[in-house]
Amino acid sequence: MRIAVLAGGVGAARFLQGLRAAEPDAEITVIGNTGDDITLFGLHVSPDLDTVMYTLGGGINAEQGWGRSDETFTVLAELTEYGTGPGWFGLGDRDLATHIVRSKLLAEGRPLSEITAMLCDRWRPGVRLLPMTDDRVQTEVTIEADGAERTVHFQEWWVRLHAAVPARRITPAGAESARPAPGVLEAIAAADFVLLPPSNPVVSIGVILAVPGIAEAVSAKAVVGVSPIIGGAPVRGMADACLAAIGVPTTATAVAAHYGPGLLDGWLVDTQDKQAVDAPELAGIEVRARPLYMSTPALAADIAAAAVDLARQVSR
Ligand code: FO1
Repeated sequence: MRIAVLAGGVGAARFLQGLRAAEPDAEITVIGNTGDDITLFGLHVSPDLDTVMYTLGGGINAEQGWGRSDETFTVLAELTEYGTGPGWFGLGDRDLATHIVRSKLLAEGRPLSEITAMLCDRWRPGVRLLPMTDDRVQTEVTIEADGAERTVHFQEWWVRLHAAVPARRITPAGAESARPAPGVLEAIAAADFVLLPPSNPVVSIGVILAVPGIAEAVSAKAVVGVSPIIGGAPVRGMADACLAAIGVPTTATAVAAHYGPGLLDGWLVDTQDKQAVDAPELAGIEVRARPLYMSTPALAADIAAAAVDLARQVSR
């Protein structure tokens, strides 16, 4: 079985851990969001790709969900002593090695897709991990500051401002002229079905789908998503702040309606949201309710198995 998965960071990584356990023989291709990528201290940081790679490769800080296990922050502290910032983005010493390798190879002219494969040679995540594009796409957030509009990098809004300042607009800058990375469209076309993990519908899945060609390729397949919203709140992260920026209510039903029946064939919601099963606005989408909290790897595997089961049903 071949499965393509569009992935953000922590939620996707935990879901993928479950999927790998539930379907050990499946060929899984993960198409990762790179709109969150940021250049810091001259280094290219790819938070979502790294979160998936470290989680599946056994090197994640499991409690936090991002960054390396057994991490120290000596370099960041030294940089702060030099007055060189930003100090608000917690780049650890072990993690920095990944960004140094990636940046060195990028400077040599290698594409991000090739570099990601090289990094995965070390981590062996058990899936094929592809960036959505080798081109530069940067998610930008327009906020209001002192009565004027200001546009900041997604990470500044998310990490420094804790998404507490309302976003007027969220823009995947550069997406319109980006091309899918080599292998992305082929993996989607070859997949038996596509899964959308409980990732942020706006800044993770939405940004991947904004790369020309990807939404069309995905729509041609059976697609099953797992709701990132349970009982009117994001399972983790601040997806509610992102949904507010695009005028979508923070409910499992509204997120599925936002994707729409043209993209989505099946939708898993939590039992708390079981009214979505019969919601008239989700006509054309097969909705199933089951417990969706991925609090242990075993529960993540159960959810992944349920997503695969639904995907098989809607593929028929
Ligand atoms: N998230 C934070 O909330 N604070 C941090 O200092 C932080 C550092 C960081 C470093 C490397 C990395 O790969 C991820 C990091 N994240 C941090 C997570 C990241 O900002 C976001 O959660 C994702 O980009 C959203 O998927």
